[in-house]
Amino acid sequence: MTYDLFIGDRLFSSWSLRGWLMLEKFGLPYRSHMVGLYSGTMAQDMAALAPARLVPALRLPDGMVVGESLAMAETLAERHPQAELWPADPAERATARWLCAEMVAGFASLRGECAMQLKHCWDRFTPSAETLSDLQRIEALWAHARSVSGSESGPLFGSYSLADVFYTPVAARIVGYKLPVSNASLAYCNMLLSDTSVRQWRAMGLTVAYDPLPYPQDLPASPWPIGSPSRAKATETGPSVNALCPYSGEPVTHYLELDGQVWGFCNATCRDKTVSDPEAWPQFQTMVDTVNDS
Ligand SMILES: N[C@@H](CCC(=O)N[C@@H](CS)C(=O)NCC(=O)O)C(=O)O
Repeated sequence: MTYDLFIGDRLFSSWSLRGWLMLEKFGLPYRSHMVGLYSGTMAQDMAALAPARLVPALRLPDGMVVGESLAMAETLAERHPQAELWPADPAERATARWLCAEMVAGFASLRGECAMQLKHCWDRFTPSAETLSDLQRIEALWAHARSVSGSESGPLFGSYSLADVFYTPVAARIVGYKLPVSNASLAYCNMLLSDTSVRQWRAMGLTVAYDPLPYPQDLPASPWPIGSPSRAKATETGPSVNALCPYSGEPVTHYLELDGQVWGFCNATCRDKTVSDPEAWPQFQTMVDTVNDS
């Protein structure tokens, strides 16, 4: 039983990120398919999914297609009650649904002014009064969630839930545009973005070269604050310390250099996603630590 998830982009598509997190974070089996959100082939790539026309879209194992993130979330939660996509407590669950629904329907100014981007932080961005008002509303909703759940930090309802999924791209906007929020809200944003899955999503996104970069700003940029800037770089040739790829176990053909050592991978994508953020990949880290600790 495998779901087919259709996404458009990793660095810039906030809705694709939500669709992916609702499968990835709850351990549900899926294959992802990239449609041409920025290359002009989106309508053609999604023709077989009609009338779904936006990303994300989800094809269920029986072939049924679900468009719209909230419908996907409800469908997955109903099909996998043991995965607890929604909080188990009825009051918390109702509140989580409210937060997700308000996210889908609201915050037009924040969404319009601060397009999600995971590449770097824009410095000196000046939010409009409407965006500041959206931020106040978001912080009020987060505070309400915490008053219902009694959870003062970490996921809004104690355990990671769809509410955290739906607000992860909001966290990326807050961090990516250095928007003014309380220390507690900023800590929540950093927690969401430090998640290994989110770091892996971003690392995969960074392997794509954009020309031109979507949603440019005439502002200085500074490094993304989660994790340290990668010290790894792709290199053409081995030999590598390892003979087999840490992800597939296949013989290595592509290489990177990190701290004076060369490591190998079985394809360019796995090499490049590791170059983007070596610390995001436990299999790679385990291999490096095992070799260097022995
Ligand atoms: N309400 C939709 C929004 C999905 C959405 O707007 N996706 C964007 C990408 S982030 C998209 O497909 N844009 C393509 C277009 O508008 O043609 C949902 O909840 O899934």
